[in-house]
Amino acid sequence: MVFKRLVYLCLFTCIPFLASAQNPIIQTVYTADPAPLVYKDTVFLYTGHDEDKSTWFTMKDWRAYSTVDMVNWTDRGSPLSLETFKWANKDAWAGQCTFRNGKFYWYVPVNQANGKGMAIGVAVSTSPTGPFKDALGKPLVHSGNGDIDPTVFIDDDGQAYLYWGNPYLKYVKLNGDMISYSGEVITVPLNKEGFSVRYKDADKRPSAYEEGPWLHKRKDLYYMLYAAGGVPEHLAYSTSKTATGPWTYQDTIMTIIKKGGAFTNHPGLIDYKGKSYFFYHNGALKGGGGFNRSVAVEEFKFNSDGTIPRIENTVAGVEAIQKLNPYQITQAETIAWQEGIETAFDPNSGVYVTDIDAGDYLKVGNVNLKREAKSIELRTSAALEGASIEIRTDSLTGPIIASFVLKSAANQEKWSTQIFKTEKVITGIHDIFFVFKGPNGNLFNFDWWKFN
Ligand code: FUB
Repeated sequence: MVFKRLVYLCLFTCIPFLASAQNPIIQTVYTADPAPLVYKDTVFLYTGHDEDKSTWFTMKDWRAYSTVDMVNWTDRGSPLSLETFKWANKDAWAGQCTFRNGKFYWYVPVNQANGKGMAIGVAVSTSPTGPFKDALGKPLVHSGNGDIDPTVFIDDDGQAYLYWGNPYLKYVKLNGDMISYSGEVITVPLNKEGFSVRYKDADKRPSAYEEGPWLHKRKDLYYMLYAAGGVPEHLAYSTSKTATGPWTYQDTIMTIIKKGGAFTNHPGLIDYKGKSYFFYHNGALKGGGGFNRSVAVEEFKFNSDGTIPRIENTVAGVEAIQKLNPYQITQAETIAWQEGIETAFDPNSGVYVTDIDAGDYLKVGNVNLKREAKSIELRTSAALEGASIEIRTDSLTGPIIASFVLKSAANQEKWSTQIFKTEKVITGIHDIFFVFKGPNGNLFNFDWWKFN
């Protein structure tokens, strides 16, 4: 009885609260080491992927997501994995992808199958979401067993730099082909002036620099952001007038996350549609922790002198900067928040939503219902007898736009489009909740939806 009461209490208090959260931004899998890339009018977010219930950095593939409004993130699947690199056998750790001359170059650290430790590979594609191929068939860089966490940066004069490393920080100047470099591997002096001192174990390393470098340029100033330590890590930055230093330590950006943090952290920074965004990871998702991390984002403004302010980690996250048009197809895997569902991939439909149980839901944020919607069209497959959807506005218990039972699918494999009438005229800007109901089991697979 007490247990039941607790469950009901949680249903009506915790879930509506969670449903208004925006951080962590991905809830279908554990993601780590965010690397955002602005390409045309879209933010592509490349992440690592912590396997469920990991007790180490057990990572086998990388994930990609995209957004145009900073709130609804579309799952673009897993365009790169350890299998892409025949010479690698484990540790798909923190990478970064960039664009040059019509191609996307994704730099990632992996452990070599020959037992020689971590090295940095580069994968290439003509699309931001792949498929990516190993550009070299061998590592691009192998200089020591701390060859992890590459960050790539192309300067205004066209010179590209690749920085990386833990416990050292090294760089090379990439050639214009982005898959080779010229000159020596340079080791950056990790001194107090450049990278401050550690808050603990100061005798073990020369400075606070730990790992996860991220190189950014704004106006004429170069910013080196990084995870700083000891452990647990915080995020800090140094600046320089050149891309190669000397670096001057500036400050902490994000302190150690005490509640819901992971013992690592990892920065990413972009300017997008006139705003600045800071990406990091935490352990705040259900079941999360040091080896089950999740990517989050905060908006911030540079100070007038160009310094970066202290940024708080929040549950609320960022505001939408664009309205979602519901009268065109929206992929079901475009999600502001969800609980209980997963995504999968098939060659016919691409990424789709699956593992939908009764009680699960999916939220799409900042939807512009600018005219009356007469019906909703959905593409689904494998619907169980009695699987139904309620489409509500603004909360899990908000006004219902439509509620209907899906036609059950005899042919489990086949995707079909179904149209259902709406029940209530609701206009204006709203968050839309797809609340799933029905018998026990995977209720159906969900490819896309659209209001008519
Ligand atoms: O994700 C594996 C490792 O943890 C990364 O390479 C580091 O930056 C830390 O986040």
